[in-house]
Amino acid sequence: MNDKTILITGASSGFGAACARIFATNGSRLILTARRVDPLLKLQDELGTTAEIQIIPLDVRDREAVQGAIESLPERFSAIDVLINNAGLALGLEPAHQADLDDWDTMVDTNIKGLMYCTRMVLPGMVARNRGHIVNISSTAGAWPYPGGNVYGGTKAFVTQFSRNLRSDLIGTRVRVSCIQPGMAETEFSKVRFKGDDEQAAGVYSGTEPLTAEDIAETVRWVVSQPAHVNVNTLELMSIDQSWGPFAIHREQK
Ligand code: NDP
Ligand code: 8X3
Repeated sequence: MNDKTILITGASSGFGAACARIFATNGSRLILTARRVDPLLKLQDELGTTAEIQIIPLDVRDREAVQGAIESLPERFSAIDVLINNAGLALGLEPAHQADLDDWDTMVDTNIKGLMYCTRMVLPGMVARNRGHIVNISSTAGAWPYPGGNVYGGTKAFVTQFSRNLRSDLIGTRVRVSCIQPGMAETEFSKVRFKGDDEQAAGVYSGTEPLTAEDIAETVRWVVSQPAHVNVNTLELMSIDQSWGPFAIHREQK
């Protein structure tokens, strides 16, 4: 992956930061984006000796800001080879009839619309150069339902199907699209979902060996390192400690 320009959204923590670390090799140029600047600056300090780093404070929900960020990239960073559409979040775990509508808006605006904006702004350059790879971070929640997964799972189902439809549009080009669907992984994800409640967040992973951010970064690296004629379409992975349950069946008490 030397001599590649890689744009990572949501690089300030979790999967995105781990991807930055794994791709920071000599010759690579990393564009690291997120809303929080301090963690991006720390990553720049940490990785700046092995990679060229451009940090961009960016809220992916802001369509004009996304456009401005892509259009104003310095020339050395402007030919993006790999876009890792990773920025995203879950908010709340309430059933649909009790969920906060603002949370639903935020998840749709970030996980769906933000990913759309980044893709649409980067894609024309990839098609013009006839090379590139978009890696979308979906989730097992986009394939398998669970109580409280309502809109979060819906946004990730969008990511999965959007990825497939992009492949349909891009047939005949050398632009690849891959969709990664991780299960439970320990990052800041649950802390964000439970709005800063560390105890509730820790409970999600308690007694298990969850996936790590590094596991996902290694998967992304494998996907983008395949020969140019190989397109990994969809890749689902889970911790050994996670699996499916039986159908829920409600029975009236007699
Ligand atoms: P983290 O909370 O650790 O990281 C989420 C990243 O997304 C942060 O860098 C955050 O940066 C960024 N982000 C959130 N909102 C925005 C926004 N509006 N604009 C720009 N960046 C934003 O969680 P993970 O690393 O676990 O999550 C990464 C992706 O993986 C998400 O899409 C998540 O849905 C998905 N995923 C997570 C799983 C898990 O179990 N952890 C499993 C499957 C998928 P900042 O706050 O600085 O903006
Ligand atoms: C994150 C995994 O199971 O918490 O996408 O929805 S899960």
